Amino acid sequence: MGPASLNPFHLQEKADLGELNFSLCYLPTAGRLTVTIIKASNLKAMDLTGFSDPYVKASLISEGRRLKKRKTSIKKNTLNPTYNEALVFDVAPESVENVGLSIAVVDYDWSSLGPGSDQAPIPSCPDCELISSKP
Ligand SMILES: [Ca+2]
Repeated sequence: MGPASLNPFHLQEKADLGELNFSLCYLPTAGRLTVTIIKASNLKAMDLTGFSDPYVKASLISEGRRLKKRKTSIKKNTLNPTYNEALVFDVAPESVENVGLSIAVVDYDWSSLGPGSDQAPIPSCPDCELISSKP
């Protein structure tokens, strides 16, 4: 078994779906789970401009409940955003085996599709569920 947990994850679903690159690192001594969002590419356009305003949100999940939520900055008018941002969660070593991680790419201000619209998930992007307990 190689050091897979140290390599960037590369998620790609069907051919026409977007991709998301990120890495995971858990430090048991610090009780700190760091999710580094590297970049996304080939996202689906959500705005009439032909682009999206994507940001990435990560949620820590335990027993079906969302415990904590972190998000990156918003990248305006792009389908290939680069983030290189670390999202840090505090996870106690005794509970790390029971938590999962949900990561989704969301379009900020969906407003160009109509007033009052709120943030909307970008459907082309993977909404992945990860188990973070692997060392
Ligand atoms: Ca938008």
